Amino acid sequence: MLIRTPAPHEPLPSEITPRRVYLNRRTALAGLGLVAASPLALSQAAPGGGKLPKLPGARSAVPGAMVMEKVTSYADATSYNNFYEFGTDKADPAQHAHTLKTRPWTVSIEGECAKPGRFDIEALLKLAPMEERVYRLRCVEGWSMVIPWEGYSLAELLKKAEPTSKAKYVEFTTLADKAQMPGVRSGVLDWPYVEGLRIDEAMHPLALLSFGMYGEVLPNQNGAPLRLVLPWKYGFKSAKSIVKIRFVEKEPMSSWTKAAQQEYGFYSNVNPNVSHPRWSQATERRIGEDGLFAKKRPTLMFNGYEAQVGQLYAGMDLKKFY
Ligand SMILES: Nc1nc2c(c(=O)[nH]1)N[C@H]1C(S)=C(S)[C@@H](COP(=O)(O)O)O[C@H]1N2
Ligand SMILES: [Mo]
Repeated sequence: MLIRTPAPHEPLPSEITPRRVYLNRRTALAGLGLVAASPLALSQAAPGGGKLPKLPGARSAVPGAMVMEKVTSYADATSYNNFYEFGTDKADPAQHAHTLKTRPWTVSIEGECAKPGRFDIEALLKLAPMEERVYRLRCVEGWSMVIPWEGYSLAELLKKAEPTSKAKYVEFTTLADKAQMPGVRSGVLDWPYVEGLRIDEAMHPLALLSFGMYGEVLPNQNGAPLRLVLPWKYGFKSAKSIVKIRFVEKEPMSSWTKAAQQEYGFYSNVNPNVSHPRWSQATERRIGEDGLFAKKRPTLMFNGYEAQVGQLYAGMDLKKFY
């Protein structure tokens, strides 16, 4: 995520270290004993890291939920992250997120619904059968990954709260605790991190409430203990470490829209035909494929999920509602 106003640690796309260089640098540092056991050192063959509790999920039957593409390595998916509460560098979350306390954890459900309340994380884990879904996630910065997630449709939780007819949108608020999250001391975003969806988007079966990845509970840097995964939208819509869900009548103001309205719109559906004001969105690099001869991939409309979600936006001008 990049904002226009120069923020202290914000890299421009041109300044982002090519991944190969970054990895070589880390390897060199590791050789000097300067980098402690890092996720990069974990076995690429293992499905998960093998250090976190298992969280198996049954293969999902939701249409579009199983992308048949090579899965990104666990090492890459857990070491190259955006989680600004832990710093703006891609390596920061893996290094700093160990201070996040994921128990006890509750999610409050508020606003336009008949049954507001607080859900404990242990209850949320049992609310619906755990599924495994393999989704593409495309960051607005131009990279993507393919990750096996564990979770269930967000709709399973939302419908328990019985939203009223005034619930046109859903607002998600994530944890912002200076004591646990060093990045929250910086002014890079207006904390807490807030995201929003239209109610029909939130109720779409592909909208995933995720508790795990690669058959294990979520690593902190990936948004433990629970996060959204919205595979047809730019990655920043997939809010991590959620503490509050609110049903509202008006379109919520998300943190990134607040930071740069003309760059990050409310919808933020992946769209190769609508450029970001400062760069094209037509192609992407798949993390793990960025070797010397790696080709960029064309970005797909709705990130490849058009058959499933296109109907939600029928008749909308997607240049206007970016
Ligand atoms: N709370 C919070 N959620 C967040 C972010 C963040 O900075 N804070 N970054 C977003 C962005 S820009 C992306 S691309 C995805 C990255 O998820 P991953 O690290 O699991 O790949 O998380 C999203 N969710
Ligand atoms: Mo992102």
